[in-house]
Amino acid sequence: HPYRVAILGATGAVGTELLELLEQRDFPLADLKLLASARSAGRTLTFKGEQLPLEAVNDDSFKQIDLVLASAGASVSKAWAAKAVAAGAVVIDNSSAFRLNPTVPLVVPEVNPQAAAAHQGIIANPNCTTILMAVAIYPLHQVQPIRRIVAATYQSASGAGARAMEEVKTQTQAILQGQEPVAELFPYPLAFNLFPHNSPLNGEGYCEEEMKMVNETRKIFGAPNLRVTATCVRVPVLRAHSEAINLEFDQPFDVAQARAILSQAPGVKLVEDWEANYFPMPIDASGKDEVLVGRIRQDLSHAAGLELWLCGDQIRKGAALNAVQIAELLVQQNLVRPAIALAN
Ligand code: A2P
Ligand code: 11C
Repeated sequence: HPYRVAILGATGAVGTELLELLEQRDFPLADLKLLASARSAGRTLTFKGEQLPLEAVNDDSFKQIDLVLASAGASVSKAWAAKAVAAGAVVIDNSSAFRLNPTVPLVVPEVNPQAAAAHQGIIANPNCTTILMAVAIYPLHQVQPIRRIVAATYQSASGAGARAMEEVKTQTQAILQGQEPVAELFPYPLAFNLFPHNSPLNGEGYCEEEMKMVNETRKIFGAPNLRVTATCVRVPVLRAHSEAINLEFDQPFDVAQARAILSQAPGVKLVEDWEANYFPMPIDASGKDEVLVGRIRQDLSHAAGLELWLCGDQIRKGAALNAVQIAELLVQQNLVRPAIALAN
């Protein structure tokens, strides 16, 4: 049966993509409500050729709603998710607010679809870098368990939202006109520059984004002791993140076998033209559903190591598409049902 859906954060980079995906994938909708901040109230967005009004989220927003797709940041999710669940909705939350909560499934449909069934009203969508990496490496992990992951990321402006994408364009224009670039959302100019991810640092010197890759990957893989380390970097790319990933196994992993596995893997597209030196690039990944994977090669420093490179659309598979796929999974398994109580 069709569902009454609300998008919280509908005007954002991920929110607008959610709208597009619900339309493109013909999600079974009975009703679609668009929620954002008071700044957006009165505006409209187009859905299936119709103008839908934007409402400022409020205490009545979730009455008569079956499913909420939330993408307005962690503080907004913390403020509203429990209210939405209490009103009888299931929330698929794109923020970091509940991801590590043991009562909240953290789901990448290609990896752990079975986890969704245990939801108590909230299902979390992982961080973008984590989703993209998980899709690319889980098929290898199933054949031979990964012992250690060393990742370096090259993250686009879109990860910081729609206004951050505008900021990097404005900075680029300023520099090309001989002016000083202005950094407002980002701490430093990103145009013609890059910087380590500016999320808060922990006592060991890792930023939140890096710890998301560590902790979320362990939870999604159901491998609490998996060794993961990461360096996350923001680069002046508009959308689509890239990652260089080193994997260590117990036994050598045959490169040809890895390539064969990934050429068949769900959600993955192998992009390797060794003669042309052509491999995944963010401009090719932008707007695509698949995670592009290439440059699969033996680790020269370790007999049981593999190197690979990936690019994936951060807004799509890294966020909105994964959330819509979770919604589709819930529909298929009849899991869009009110939680009895939200365990705290
Ligand atoms: P608004 O456009 O009204 O500010 P992005 O990730 O691209 O920055 O988008 C953030 C999304 O979260 C936007 O849709 C934004 O709406 C929404 N948002 C931000 N703050 C709030 C809030 N306090 N309540 C509801 N929605 C919010
Ligand atoms: C980035 N991945 O690219 C971050 C933004 O936990 O959902 C998303 C933060 C999150 O900066």
